[in-house]
Amino acid sequence: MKNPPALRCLFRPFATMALLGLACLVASCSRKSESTAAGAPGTTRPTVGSVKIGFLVKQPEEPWFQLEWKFADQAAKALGFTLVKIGATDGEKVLAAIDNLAAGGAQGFIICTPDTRLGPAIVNKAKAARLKLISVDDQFIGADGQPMKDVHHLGISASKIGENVGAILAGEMKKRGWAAADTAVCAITFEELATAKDRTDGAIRALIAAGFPKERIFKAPLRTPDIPGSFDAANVLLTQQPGVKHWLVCSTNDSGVLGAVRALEGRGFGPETAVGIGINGTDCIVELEKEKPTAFFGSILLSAKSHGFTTCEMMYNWIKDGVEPPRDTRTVGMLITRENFRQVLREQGIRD
Ligand code: FCA
Repeated sequence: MKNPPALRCLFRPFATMALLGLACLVASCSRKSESTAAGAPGTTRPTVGSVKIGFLVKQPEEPWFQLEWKFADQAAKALGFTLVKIGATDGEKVLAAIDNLAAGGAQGFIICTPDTRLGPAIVNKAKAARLKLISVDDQFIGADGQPMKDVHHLGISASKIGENVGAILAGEMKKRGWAAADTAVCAITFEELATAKDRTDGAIRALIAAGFPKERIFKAPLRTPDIPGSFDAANVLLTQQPGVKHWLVCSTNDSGVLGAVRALEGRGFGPETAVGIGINGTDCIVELEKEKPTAFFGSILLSAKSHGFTTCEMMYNWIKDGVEPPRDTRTVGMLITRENFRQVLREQGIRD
């Protein structure tokens, strides 16, 4: 039986609302499952209809990046957005991840790229997919070989932090009364990455400024930026320089110094004859916890919270309220050693 016209008018809004309600329910259900699938290997539970942000890192096995993700997770929880964490270890994975994020309804992503020269390709892909983009840690390099300053970036003050490492090494050498004539610097370098080069350049600059002889500073280039890579690089140098009695070690990060410390141990060097200072402060915790001190003296602890939480907060505010983040944000670090690392890590929310 047909409804009279007057009733039909009355029914129509209800029917429309019911239909709309049903549509919303279906949409929200599909969105939930979709974000879970896209979220593998790890997502923070979505609020329906909420903001979705990707966080791509180049070396997911490195404690530094795990900590960035931990703080990103905290931001997702505090602000109520969906976080999609993706380990993107090569260019192909990065480009596929951006496609997946776009298909999954994300509005933006934060990335530490496996290769800074992918910058232009990442920017193009993000633009085409209308995704907002912030680079973290490693700044994109454009086709002209220069940093892509128009891409929003949060990274460390690499030169300053490197100089800090160099000054501390010079101070430790002085404290130990080592003569420059039988001391040498082992700088484990990764010069194809600007932030890595700035760090070791800074350390070398500060050592020279402190009076260390330039000709006793040796660079050992990394083939792969990890502990085995640094172990190999240091071994090559140690074979070439058998007469050195004391070694000062710097690198781009903790892994770079840890590999060198292991290589030094293989040749009988320990905390009495070698001093290494890392950068990150997150990948050396086990080393500092060892009962017996090693030549790994300390590290410049970076602010994983700024790199993980703040980048997410910036992205969230940009997506949600149109608040554009600053183009370039630089963070600082502080020295941790066996003396203070437990307390500092607790204060920074890294360890309980
Ligand atoms: C680079 C390094 C990481 C970390 C980060 C801040 O990406 O590879 O280990 O130091 O900068």
